[in-house]
Amino acid sequence: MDTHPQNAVDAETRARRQAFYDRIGPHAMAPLWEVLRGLVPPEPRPVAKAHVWRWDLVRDCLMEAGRLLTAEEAERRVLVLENPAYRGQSRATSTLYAGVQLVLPGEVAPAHRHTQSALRFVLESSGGYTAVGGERTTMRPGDFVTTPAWSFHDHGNDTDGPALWMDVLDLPIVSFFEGGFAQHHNDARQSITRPEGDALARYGSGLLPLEGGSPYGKSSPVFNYPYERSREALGRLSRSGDPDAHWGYTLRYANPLDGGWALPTIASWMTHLPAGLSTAPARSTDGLICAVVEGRGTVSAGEQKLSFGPRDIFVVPNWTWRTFRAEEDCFMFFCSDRVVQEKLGLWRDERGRA
Ligand code: GTQ
Repeated sequence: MDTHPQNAVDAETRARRQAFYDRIGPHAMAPLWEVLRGLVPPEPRPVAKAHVWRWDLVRDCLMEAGRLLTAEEAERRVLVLENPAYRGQSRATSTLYAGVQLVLPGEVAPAHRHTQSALRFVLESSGGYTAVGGERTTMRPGDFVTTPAWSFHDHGNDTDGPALWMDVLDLPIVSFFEGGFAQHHNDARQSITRPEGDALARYGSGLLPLEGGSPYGKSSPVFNYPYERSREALGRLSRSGDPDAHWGYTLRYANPLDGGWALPTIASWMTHLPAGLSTAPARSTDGLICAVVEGRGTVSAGEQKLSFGPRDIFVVPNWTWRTFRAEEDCFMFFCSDRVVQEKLGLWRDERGRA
């Protein structure tokens, strides 16, 4: 039963109030009391839907796009993964953009920079590359590659197979602030001034330069976290202790300079769920984007149950009870806006029992 006092008024009072609203409307004013309950909800009401994009379909569609236009023509040949609840808005969750990018053999996605931060999670590649800060990093399946805000980046592929990866950008967050800037580089490919592996050697070996901070402001100076290393670390964890009830074996990608998340606006981590493991229910204020590297399983999100396999990408909406079940050994990449919510004091989670 709705016992709110405003619903007990008679028709005449309602009409007088409506007439008042109609008079103040042209002066750019509106009554808060008509919208307050929607503005300050007792708890989040997720808009996004759980959804899985199947690799076979996504790959086929991208290869077709590859026959329609070149990477250079498109600037970025990407199919946007649009949440069914946000069609036309280029959003996978309420706050993050996701897409899958294709660079064919011999192509270049020309150098540009923008104030949005980006990450690439490599799905298929025998040696495509991204260049950042004068260094080229080879992209291999499962690698997590960051593109710090305002750093020139170009992608290329000098191999004979296609390179495909998931892009996640903080586009909706930057749009919210209307804070976007972008520039093209004069050259399609930035000049290479450092040998491959330079950033990882300087910042990603558990050693750090004696002096100086990050060349990339608030982003991690490590711009490729190779899968080989992530998988090795997670594999070791699973040999030395029990999995967490909600997150199995999970390690987050860190900025070695301050221990924070790798990017200032996108939190990312990798999870290993051993075959047969079912996680206990949990929900959090951040919606999750997941790219599966290895293994098959199911994810339940609210009323929806989705199955997933290698290279599938799925979304779990914010503040929605979720569980995962691994049918096989699963290695899964996750990202979300958790880092932003933590900075703003908004992030919360609830963890249930199995
Ligand atoms: O690779 O720079 O999916 O600027 C969307 C915007 C990729 C990129 C996207 C971009 C990029």
